Amino acid sequence: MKKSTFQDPFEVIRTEKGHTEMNDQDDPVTMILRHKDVRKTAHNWKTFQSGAEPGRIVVPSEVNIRDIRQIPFEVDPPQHKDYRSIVEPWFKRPREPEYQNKLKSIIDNLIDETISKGEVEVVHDFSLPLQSRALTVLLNTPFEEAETWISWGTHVFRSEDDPLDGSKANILYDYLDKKIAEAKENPVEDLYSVLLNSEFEGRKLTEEEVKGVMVLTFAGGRDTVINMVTNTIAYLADYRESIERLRNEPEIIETAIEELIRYFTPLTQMGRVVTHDSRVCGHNAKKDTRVSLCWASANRDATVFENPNEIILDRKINPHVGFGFGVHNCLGATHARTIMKILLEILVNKVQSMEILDCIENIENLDSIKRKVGFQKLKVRFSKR
Ligand code: EMZ
Repeated sequence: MKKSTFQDPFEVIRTEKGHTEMNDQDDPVTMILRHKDVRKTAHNWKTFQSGAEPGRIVVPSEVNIRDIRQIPFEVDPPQHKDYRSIVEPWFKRPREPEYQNKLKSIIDNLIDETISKGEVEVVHDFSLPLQSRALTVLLNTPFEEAETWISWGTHVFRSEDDPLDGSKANILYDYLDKKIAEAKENPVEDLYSVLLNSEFEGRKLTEEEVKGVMVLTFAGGRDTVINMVTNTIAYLADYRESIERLRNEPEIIETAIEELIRYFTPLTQMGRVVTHDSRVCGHNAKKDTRVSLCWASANRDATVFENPNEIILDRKINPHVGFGFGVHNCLGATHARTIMKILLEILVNKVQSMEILDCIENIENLDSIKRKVGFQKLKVRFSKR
């Protein structure tokens, strides 16, 4: 089997039952597996809330490592909309040519560097620097800050041997406290300053709220972007003809990106807390228990996607939920899509082929189910065009 093959571990249980149980730190989760049910549940934010105890909708639950509410992610309507409208214009900046030019130069330099090295471990020496350097553009902070973030590794809350590392989380919190204090003292044109100056319900955002947005910005788009970039490189290495196809048909690049997001679905699932006794997938859902919207399973649902386990670069109908669904759809999606577009355009123009030399898969443990989400290590040889 090719290294870039990601099997669907939910297929049988999704078809037969539509949901499955997962124990997570003694706070069980009913995972919703079918595309239709996932969308229906995501839509029903009154019954399936995001604004529970901070960290509880994340699987694995982060209640033991943080009490900061991530904003707007862990807030329900109607407040959600007010917070979201504060941050939305900033997170749409990736559409601007100036933003894209900055990203182009970052990605161009990284690809040149990689080609001249010849062989590179993609996760830590390509995708992590790419994600961190691109984040300086999203935040509009100095480029050098990326070096600090690179030193934190691929996840801000997880380390190699600990899936929930509280001391690691503190490094991020201390860093943000410092940056927020600096912006307060000396406002500049960055996200910290913009947030400190924003109004919510007729008052300024508090420092706690600013920190809530910043934690989400750092945590939410980190391993997801890193996995997306790494998995795409593995795919292009395995299917050399796809490099040539994207080079010859640049008009399909955007469609291809959506398909890669569907297939790899870098965020497996997101939880919700049940606000009153109800039913989900024909199953009782008790008040104050958790359900999860399993994006990874929904994106392989054969009742929606023809040949769901194949990457079809020009797939026509693709209502994937790789960026979530409903009011909480991914705030960073424009940034992520822009990174992917620029990456693919430059890569297919500069690289002739890539070869996977060695790899260690990153397997997520979902209790009874194991899912490959990416790689811990991926050693690749890049050949110049
Ligand atoms: C949370 C989450 C957001 C969580 C869209 O996903 O991403 C996870 O990686 C973080 O650990 O805290 O930000």
